[in-house]
Amino acid sequence: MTQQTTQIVIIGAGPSGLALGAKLNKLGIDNIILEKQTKEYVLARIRAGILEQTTVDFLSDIDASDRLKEEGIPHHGVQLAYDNQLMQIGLGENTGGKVVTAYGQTEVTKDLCDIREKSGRSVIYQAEDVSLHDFDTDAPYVTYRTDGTNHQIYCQIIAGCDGFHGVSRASVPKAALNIFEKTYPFGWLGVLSDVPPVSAEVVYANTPRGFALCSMRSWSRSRYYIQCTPDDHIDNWSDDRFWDELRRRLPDALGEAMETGPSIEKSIAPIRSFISEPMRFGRLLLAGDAAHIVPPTGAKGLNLAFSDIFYLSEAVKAFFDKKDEAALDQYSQKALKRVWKAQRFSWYLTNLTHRFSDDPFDQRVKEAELDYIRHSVAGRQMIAENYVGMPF
Ligand code: FAS
Ligand code: PHB
Repeated sequence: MTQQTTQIVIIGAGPSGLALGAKLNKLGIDNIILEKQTKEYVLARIRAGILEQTTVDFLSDIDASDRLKEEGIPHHGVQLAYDNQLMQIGLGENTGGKVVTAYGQTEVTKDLCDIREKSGRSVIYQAEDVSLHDFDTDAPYVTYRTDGTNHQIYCQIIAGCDGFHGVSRASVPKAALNIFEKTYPFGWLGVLSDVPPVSAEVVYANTPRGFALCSMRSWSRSRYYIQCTPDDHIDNWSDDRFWDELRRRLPDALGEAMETGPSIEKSIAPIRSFISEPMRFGRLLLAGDAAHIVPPTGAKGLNLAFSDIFYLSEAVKAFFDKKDEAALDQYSQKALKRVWKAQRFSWYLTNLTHRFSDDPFDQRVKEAELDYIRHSVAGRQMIAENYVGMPF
């Protein structure tokens, strides 16, 4: 058994863990990142694609935004499609100039990996059986195994950045967790394809056949989603069937202009709202998907990981500078306030744009809401303000 000591052990090398490691390096707080997968596996994940301004600013703060500034595509509006028509909601005009940026999570993770390696502090990949110990005391430690050798790391804080299925939240006694959860009766079938995007802005479509979303990764790579049944399988969806269904769910103007091509990634994601409160248990702090999941409709999941890390790094700086234990509790309170606002908006936009009720009343209310938004500055400001992201 090898033994090491550090200030913070970070569990997980996704966006949360890598961003936290980068921020702690800037603060001069010693940290070790443990990741159960290989670097190649982590970098192969295709997930989010829209960054809030606050996320872009945070990436700049940790010197991880050079490529983002070069390749990211600013979006000055977002489109709602219904009844064969498009409604643009201006972002800058409704938020005093804020925009969102199209830049894939895969690229964000690559950039974060690069600055981690440049820092000289590596990530320990393929860490097996990561286990958390004594985080209810002031001397927590973490054990893990690599290549058959057992290791132990003594620390003062454990940051659980290991996602929804990670070990961190699972290590907390169930009685200490307050879980809030909503599972939606549908999934999202996502396709990535090297074809030009059909729209320069993200399109959310509410149609009689179900929801569809049009997004991008670049001007030559598109990301599309359609609502499917929660038990659907990608084997049921040939590329041709996907493109045909997507075209049926878009206004004619977009459907006719849409270019199709071979899928380079195809997957189905379950859609859920999930929050585990609080986000602090003694010296264990949870961040990102380890603590919450939002329906991707609001493009919030990845962005919430960054606001958590912003608050978490503030709290641990106060803890190490002033031995301020109260700062750790404030982390959970501050992070959850913003998480719940994003959860509300994601729930709202999911309900507005998806069809999953047989009650005709529900669809009529959605149509009335969409018509209200079309004719209301206040309605469009609410959507724009939430879409660009509430301030940290
Ligand atoms: P992550 O899950 O990204 O990273 C956690 C890391 O911890 C992983 O690398 C994992 O291997 C590691 N880990 C897990 N258990 C471990 C253990 N025991 N020991 C060590 N390491 C461990 N968000 C959007 O905004 N828009 C989207 O369109 C969108 N689409 C998504 C599609 C899918 C299929 C999924 C699953 C999520 C999607 N999300 C989307 C949300 C997603 O982007 C997350 O919010 C984001 O990855 C959160 O980052 P992390 O908190 O770092 O968690
Ligand atoms: C994406 O580009 O993957 C994307 C964009 C907007 C969303 C969800 C996903 O709401």
